[in-house]
Amino acid sequence: MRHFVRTALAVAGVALFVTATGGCAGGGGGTAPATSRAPSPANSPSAPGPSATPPAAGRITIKDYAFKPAALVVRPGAAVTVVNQDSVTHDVTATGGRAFATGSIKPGATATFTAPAKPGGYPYFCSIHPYMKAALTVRP
Ligand SMILES: [Cu+2]
Repeated sequence: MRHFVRTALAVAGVALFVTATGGCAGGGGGTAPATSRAPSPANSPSAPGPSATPPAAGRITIKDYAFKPAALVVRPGAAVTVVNQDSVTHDVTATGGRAFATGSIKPGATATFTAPAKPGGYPYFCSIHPYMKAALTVRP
């Protein structure tokens, strides 16, 4: 168990480092701005500054039968860490395809998957509790 925690912290540290170095313009509380449905996110001339580049690593926390954040934006091929903080097993499974899947993540455990190389929107869910839904957005 301690091993998992240390691994998770190490990965989180990397993610935080990347965020701090790459996208310091916004300075927000880490809320992904992916809820608005831009029809063509690429080459948007109105996109302000360096915060337009998503991080090369992401982190999803599962707690109280919910994925947080509900919308995560990462770069193609980003390493996404999933931490299950619930007392039941969950998983992360891409909806309607095989873009990614973690398999079962036991309570307190951590899993990692690689974000798809192709930019786009990738909704996912927990195959054990299908009402648990969230979305991953891949953007260069
Ligand atoms: Cu679940």
